[in-house]
Amino acid sequence: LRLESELRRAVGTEQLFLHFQPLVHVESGRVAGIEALLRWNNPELGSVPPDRFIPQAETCGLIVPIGRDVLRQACQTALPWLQGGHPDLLLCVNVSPRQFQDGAFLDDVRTILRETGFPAGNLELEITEGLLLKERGDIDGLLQGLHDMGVHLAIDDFGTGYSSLSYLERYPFHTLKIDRSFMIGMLERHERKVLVDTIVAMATGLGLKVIAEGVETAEQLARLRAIGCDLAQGYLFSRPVPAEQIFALLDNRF
Ligand code: G
Ligand code: G
Ligand code: MN
Ligand code: NA
Repeated sequence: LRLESELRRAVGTEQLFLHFQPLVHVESGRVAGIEALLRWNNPELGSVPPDRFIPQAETCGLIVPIGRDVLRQACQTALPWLQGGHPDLLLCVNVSPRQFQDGAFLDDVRTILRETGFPAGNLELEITEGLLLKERGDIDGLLQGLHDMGVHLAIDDFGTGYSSLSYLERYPFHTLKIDRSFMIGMLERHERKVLVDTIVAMATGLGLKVIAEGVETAEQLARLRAIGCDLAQGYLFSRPVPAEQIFALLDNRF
């Protein structure tokens, strides 16, 4: 409850801010995208990890205004990166199921894109499969609406929770992000290896771009390259960092 009242007061202040982490094209080593990740620094509670405050924000509904601020802030921050010589850079933003249940979501996205001037085709919204499980309503219409706007849709943390392969057929996803838990033991454990190979092959076969999350070693990267994974993200390249550090990373060849 303390957390919730502190969070309520933090909305719209500089206590909530974004860090950014690069997504690297496995073949070329070039930065292909940047994921925005929310951070909360409270004067009394210190730095509160997102795994603690995001579920809370979802429960009490604060994730709706927070998510709106995240999207606006991310677009504002990333636009100069596109304009500064990286026109194809993808901006990846996490969206909670709770934000989708808010009837204004589609309009919010449209408004933010218009007001910031951020191109829809450079935005990728990451959605966890929990959404597709819980939400009946007009989730099809909502995802189709985003798709029609030109926004990319990614299924995040794929392979955890209640993955249903039928989601991949039913919804207009561009991208599949393999959950970072699959990177652990990926080179040692036969079963894990088979799962990663199979997810990459399946996603590729479906015409989806595949991103491996949580890549920490050069050996994992080499394996991902061998099986044709498109993009990789993880501490091997960079931790999530403040925006000021991103521009210097964009010309890196990892
Ligand atoms: O940022 P990591 O650094 O700790 O993030 C932990 C979890 O919080 C991840 O599941 C991530 O998707 C989620 N997360 C981070 N930023 C955001 C955000 O802006 N919105 C939502 N809904 N989830 C986020
Ligand atoms: O659920 P989502 O994929 O949005 O969350 C991204 C989360 O993964 C963030 O918490 C981010 O800090 C974390 N992360 C990013 N790269 C790595 C990594 O290489 N290893 C680990 N353990 N976590 C990572
Ligand atoms: Mn994510
Ligand atoms: Na996520």
